[in-house]
Amino acid sequence: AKVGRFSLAAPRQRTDTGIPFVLPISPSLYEGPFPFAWHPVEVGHFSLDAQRCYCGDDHQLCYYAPPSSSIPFPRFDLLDGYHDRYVPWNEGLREGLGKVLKWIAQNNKQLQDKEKRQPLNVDYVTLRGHLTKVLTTPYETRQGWQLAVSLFCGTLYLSEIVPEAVRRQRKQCSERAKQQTYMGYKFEKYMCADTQNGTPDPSAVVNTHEAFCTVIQVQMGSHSLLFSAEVDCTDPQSPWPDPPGCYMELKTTRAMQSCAHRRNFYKYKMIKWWAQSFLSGVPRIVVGYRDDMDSVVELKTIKTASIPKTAKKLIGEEQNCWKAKVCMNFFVSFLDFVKKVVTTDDPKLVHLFEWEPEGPVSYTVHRDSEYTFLPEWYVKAIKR
Ligand code: 0WD
Ligand code: CA
Repeated sequence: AKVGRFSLAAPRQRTDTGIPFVLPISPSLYEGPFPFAWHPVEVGHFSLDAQRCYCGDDHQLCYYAPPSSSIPFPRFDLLDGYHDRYVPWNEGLREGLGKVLKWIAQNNKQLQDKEKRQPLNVDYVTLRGHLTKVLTTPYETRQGWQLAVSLFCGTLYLSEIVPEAVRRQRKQCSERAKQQTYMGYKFEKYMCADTQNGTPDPSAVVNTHEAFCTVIQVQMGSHSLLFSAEVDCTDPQSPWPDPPGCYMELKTTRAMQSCAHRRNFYKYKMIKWWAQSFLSGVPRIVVGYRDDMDSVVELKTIKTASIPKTAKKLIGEEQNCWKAKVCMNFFVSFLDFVKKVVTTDDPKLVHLFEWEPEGPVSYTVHRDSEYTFLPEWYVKAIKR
């Protein structure tokens, strides 16, 4: 049952105990200097096989193997195999934090906090994809989000709730949107090999359930975070041989002909690419530009760290260019907000943080409801 609602309608900004009701998102409130250094450290990894089953190894890790630059660029047909060699995502899967919790349960010893006698020495556990949404919120104009939060044994768990309406939308998305999803995965098949010295095999089946995930830990001021992130590939020749520095993100996008196209791309799409790779410490993004025939015709490697500067140059500050420091200041404020609001340690109690474009972040409280997300097997494993 819902035990309370605190939202925009509330006449005051704080309760009598000083706990805030809402968190505003306006970029102008978050203009201060970059708050903390962000040094993501890999503390582990796991693989998900063709059936999406968890394996505590790196057998799904792919190796970056681009075409030789000395021969003319081969056209990569991104729709090849769409009808006959594609296992699309099973929309019925409600995985939530399941896989990262499994990793935690299996690597519990390395994470214990002996001083605080806590089973887990981190403040927040979540998925990278959820954090990407929080980080870009000050500039998002289209899609809101809902994050369920539970405090359990001193750690806050953040898990996205995808509303039924959004799920329906995803299922009914256009044939073109489905093709675009496929093309992203297919690009990986052209650019990566299964083994360190292997060559790519574009005849292989594209199975969206297969993944290699890194487990990242970050200390930022008084906050420590642990999250998993799906990694496209590692570059055996990387100037930064240790993970996550050796990892690469692969993306495809339409080749750009005009300045306006490029500007829009940096304004709306690049902010998401930047946020995703920045959070997990992936230093380079390889972009495959596709033509009208859905073939990749050009490759470019972009340094994640250079994206905010390029955005500023292309978009211009007067044109409301997004800023990394605003994203980061908001991100820290959100973490502060969650820590202040969620103080009752109970895996069945959920604070649902909700945000819709234009409004502030608000929350509702739910006990023993459909929002409860920490699985019983996990609660048992950690309490032991
Ligand atoms: O349709 C799928 N393949 C979905 C996959 C739907 C929903 C979830 N997932 C899985 C992902 O495979 C991933 O293991 O959830 C996990 C989330 O991991 P993450 O690292 O936190 O996710 P994020 O950073 O948001 O995305 C990583 C990749 C995406 O790469 P691109 O280059 O597109 O950003 O996970 C995939 C995708 O390959 N992915 C999705 N693909 C399609 N629809 C989606 C989605 N809704 N979410 C993640
Ligand atoms: Ca990708």
